[in-house]
Amino acid sequence: MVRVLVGELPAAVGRTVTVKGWVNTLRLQSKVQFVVVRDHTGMVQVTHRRGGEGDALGELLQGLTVESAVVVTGRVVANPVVKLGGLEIVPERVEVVSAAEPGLPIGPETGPEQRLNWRFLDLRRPERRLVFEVQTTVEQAMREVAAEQGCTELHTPKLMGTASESGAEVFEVGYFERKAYLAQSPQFYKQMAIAGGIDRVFEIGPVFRAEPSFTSRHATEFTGVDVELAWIDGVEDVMSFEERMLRRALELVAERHGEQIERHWGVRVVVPELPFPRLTMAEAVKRLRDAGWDPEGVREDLDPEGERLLSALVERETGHEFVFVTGFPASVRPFYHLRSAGDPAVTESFDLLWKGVEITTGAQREHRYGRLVAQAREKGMDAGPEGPLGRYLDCFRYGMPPHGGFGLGLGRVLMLALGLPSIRDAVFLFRGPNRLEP
Ligand code: AMO
Repeated sequence: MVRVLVGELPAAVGRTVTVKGWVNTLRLQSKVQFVVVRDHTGMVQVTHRRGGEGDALGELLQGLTVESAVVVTGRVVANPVVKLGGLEIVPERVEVVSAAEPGLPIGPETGPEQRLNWRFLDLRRPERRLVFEVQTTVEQAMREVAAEQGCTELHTPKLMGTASESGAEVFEVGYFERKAYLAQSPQFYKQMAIAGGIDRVFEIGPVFRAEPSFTSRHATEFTGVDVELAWIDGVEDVMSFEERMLRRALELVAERHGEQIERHWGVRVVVPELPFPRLTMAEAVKRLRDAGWDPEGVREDLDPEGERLLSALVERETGHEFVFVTGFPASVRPFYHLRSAGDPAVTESFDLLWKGVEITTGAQREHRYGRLVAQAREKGMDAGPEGPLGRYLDCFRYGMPPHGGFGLGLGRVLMLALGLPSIRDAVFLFRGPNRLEP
C-alpha cells in the first residue's frame, strides 16, 4: 500500500490508504478507541469501534504507547464532528514498527535544559520543527540573491594554523604534533578569495567562538552567512546588498510560513521596506543619551541595552524593525576596517540591528598594504612576515581591490523571525559553554 501523507488526506476521502507516523495522543474507551497519528505534514484521528471477542486490532490499540512509530492502513471517512480536518481513518490494520517506552522523559511543562537533553523528542512538536523549515527557506532565498548578484559560493577551512581576527575567542584543538584552531570567522579567507580574483564571495558555514557567554543570543558554535564584495565604491554597496538579501528572505518566509509562525509563535512576519533606516554611531549615541542610556563600560560601542533602546526608538519613529548603525569608532572595531577619509578615528563599518538584537557586523576593509600593517600595529598586533598575520597580509602585497563584506548570524535571524526566547531553540543542537551533548 502506497504511503499517503496526512496533509494529503482531504483528497483521499473514500479511499483506503496507508499513513505512517507517530502516536500523538491516545484515548482508549471501552466502545471506541481514538489514536491521533502525526507525521511531518499534520495529524489525523484514527477511530476504531471495538468489536468485542476476537477484536485483535482493538487489543493491539489497547497496548499502544504515545510516540510509538506506527503504520496505519484504513479507509478515509469524512466526519464533520472530528476537529482534526473533519475526517478520520477507520483502520483495517495497524502495525507498530517501533514501540515507545511508556512514560516520556519530557512533556509540555518540561524546562529548557531537559528539553535540550531530549532534543529529538522535543523536535517532534511541529512548532519546534517549523524553525528548520523557515531556515531552509531563508538559506534558499539568500543563496538565490547571492547567485543573482554574481557571488561564488565557497567553503573556507574551519581548521586554522593561526587564530583568525583576534586570539581571545578561539578554540584550540590538537592537530597531530601541533595545535590548530577552530575558525571563529571566515574573515581572512573570504578576503583571500577576493585577492584570488573571486569577485563576490558567499559562504554559509560553521563559526566557533570560545565565548563563555550565557546570554539568549550566544552559542559557541553557530552558522554564519558571510559575504565579501570586490570593487565596491563604499560601504553603502555592502549594506544595500544585505538589505536586499534580507528582504527577499523575509518575503519568502512570510509567503510560505507566515501563517504558521503567527499561529504557533504569535509573531507576524513583516517584509521590510527598502532602504532600511541608517543612523551613524555618533547620532545613535546622542539619541540614546537623550533617552536616558548611560552604560557603565565601553561608551563608544552599543551594549545590548543600547541596541534594544535604539531599535525601539527607530521603530517608533519609522515603523521599521531594522536599523543600520554606521561609522563606529576605530577603537572598538578590528584593525582591518577602513578608516573614514574625513576622520581616521571613525571606520567605514556598520552593525545591523533587528528588533533590538545585533544580527550583523560589516565594513569596507582597508585594502592598502601599508595602512593595513600600520593599523594592525596600532592595535598591538604582530604584523611581521613570520607572525600570525603574515599569510593574510601577503594577500595585500600584489594588487588588492577595494572590498567589503559582512557576517550574519543565522540562528539570531531565526530566533527573531519566530520570536523564540533563545538561540537554543533556533538551532538544531545547541552548543554553549555548558553544553556539548547531545
Ligand atoms: P561578528 O563577530 O560580529 O563579525 O559576527 C557576525 C555575526 O555573527 C553572529 N554572532 C553570533 N551568533 C551566535 N552566537 C555567537 N556567539 C555569535 N557571535 C556572533 C551575530 C554577529 O553579528 N568577521 C566579522 C564579519 C564581517 O565583518 O564580515 C565577524 O565575524 O549575528
